[in-house]
Amino acid sequence: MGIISSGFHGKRHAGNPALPPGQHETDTFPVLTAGPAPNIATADWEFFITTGAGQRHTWSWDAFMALPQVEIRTDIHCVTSWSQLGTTWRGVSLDTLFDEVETTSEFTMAHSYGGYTTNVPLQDLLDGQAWVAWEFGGRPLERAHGGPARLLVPHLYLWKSAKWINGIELMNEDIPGFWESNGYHLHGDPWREQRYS
Ligand SMILES: Nc1nc2c(c(=O)[nH]1)N[C@H]1C(S)=C(S)[C@@H](COP(=O)(O)O)O[C@H]1N2
Ligand SMILES: [Mo]
Repeated sequence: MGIISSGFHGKRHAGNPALPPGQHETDTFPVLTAGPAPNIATADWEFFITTGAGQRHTWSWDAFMALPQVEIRTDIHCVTSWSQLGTTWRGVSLDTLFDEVETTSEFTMAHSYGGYTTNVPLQDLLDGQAWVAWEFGGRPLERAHGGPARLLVPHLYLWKSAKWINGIELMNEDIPGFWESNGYHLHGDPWREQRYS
């Protein structure tokens, strides 16, 4: 074939099919946070889902940990153009958390401890596409990366994966979250390069 010459490591190979357009691979995990990292003890941690009809479902850390835990192996893509391939996580599928929730709402807002928000359509959170993750690379998620737990929505740019997740608010209309109000795309699909609006 002669396309890949010896000595070429392929890391920044634009043709790597795992890399969305405009992305390059990195082995490091940069920390990107707007503002200080909140410090949430698991004893104080709570996860909520609120519905448009005014119902509030909540899980303590112990109740959350008693739910089925799954291993996730996935690529993650940051809008600043780095991607990490084959990262491993452990957490609870949003399908499990939404099992007991009845709703007709199509949109959600993820709320983090510390006030960060990001909007995600409900259909992007279901069907094995999103998790509340508390382990990264076989270790408890570091606080800088969102520990004790963060939302993980790896098929969208990483700003949608809210660190220090507190809960999901169901909404009947799509309302921009923190970065979306500051020019980031409402949806954020890396394969369609939905970076900015
Ligand atoms: N709570 C919270 N979550 C957040 C952010 C933030 O500032 N606060 N930054 C987002 C952005 S812009 C990115 S790129 C990723 C970075 O995740 P990392 O710091 O683990 O690399 O977290 C996202 N989740
Ligand atoms: Mo980001």
